[in-house]
Amino acid sequence: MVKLANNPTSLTKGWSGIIEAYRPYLPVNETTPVVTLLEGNTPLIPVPQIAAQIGRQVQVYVKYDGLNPTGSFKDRGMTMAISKAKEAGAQAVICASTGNTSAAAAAYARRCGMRALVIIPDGYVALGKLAQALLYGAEVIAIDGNFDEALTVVKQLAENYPITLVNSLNPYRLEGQKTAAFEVVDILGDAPDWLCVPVGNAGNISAYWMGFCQYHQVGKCQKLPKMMGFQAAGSAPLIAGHPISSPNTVATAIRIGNPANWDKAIATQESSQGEFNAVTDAEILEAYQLLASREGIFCEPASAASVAGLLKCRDQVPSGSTVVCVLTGNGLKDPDAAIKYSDNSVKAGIAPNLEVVADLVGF
Ligand code: AN7
Repeated sequence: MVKLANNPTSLTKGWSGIIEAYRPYLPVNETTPVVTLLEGNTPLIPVPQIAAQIGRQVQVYVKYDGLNPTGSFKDRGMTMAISKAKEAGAQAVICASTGNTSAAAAAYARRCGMRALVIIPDGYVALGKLAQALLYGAEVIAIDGNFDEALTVVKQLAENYPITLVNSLNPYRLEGQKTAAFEVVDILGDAPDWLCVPVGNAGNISAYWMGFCQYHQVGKCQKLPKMMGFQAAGSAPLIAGHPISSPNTVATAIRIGNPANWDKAIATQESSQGEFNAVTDAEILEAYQLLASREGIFCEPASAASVAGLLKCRDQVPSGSTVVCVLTGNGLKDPDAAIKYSDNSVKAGIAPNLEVVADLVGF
């Protein structure tokens, strides 16, 4: 009889999550309880139709982090943050969230028996994310305010009560998220020339930069990418140079007016000779549709900001270069957006009849 060990490695062809895969690069030791859902190891997918729009023999890939266990890149950070919280004896964690952080926090916290408290901006969290937080068993509080106001409350709660903050101000979050850069280099054999990332709190872009720099230091990559961060035009404090008090965008995940990692974002941009640029909602939605209908890749609107940004800056891409766009979240997170912004629609009210249906599809 084959015995299935309770060891994830034997069940997953060798993949046992980002902490085991990159243990020497992470602040864990043998006593850290690893809380994992086997996150990471997400595909780097070529997107030739998008590359064709740039030309000049540019290779374009998307890092599809929407294929993580809760459907976003947040799982990489959360396996670290929750494992370290568990190690420290925490019984409750808290976050403010536009949705994805709350889903990931809820899943990992509940997996190890902790309370997950999440504070969200009422009316601005996509349906799938809310569904996840509820079913995972988070205690969800919707405030009459935006993400930035939710984060202020959460920081105060974490200062005054025995609750661990798991927003990206928690340094373990970025440590976990930097593993996405390791995976990109492990596949490409070097860093890309450009890395395009959607930016909200600027945790992810800072984490990628940490990852590339760390790999560069140990000789795993020879070059470092230009970090290209894209914010939604209605919610672009890093481009404006000051916080935005009433941010707005269709990409609710990045509807953030005062990025928690502002200083790290600027440092990343300066040391990588990168740029921050704004993309309009129309440009985001165009890239969102293009990815789905031409490449077969369904991401959420915020994630499409990376591709929208690349297309916007296409004339700046050096010929022969390699570009990676990060797709941070799964399209299924926001089914309302997909239906509302698709230029496709269901032909309904049709008789169940061969001639009628054949005629409708042009035969
Ligand atoms: C799909 O969940 O801030 O620049 O509270 O969900 O690291 O903030 C989400 C952010 C990009 C921006 N894409 O990343 C939250 C939250 C998606 C996201 C971002 C988010 P950061």
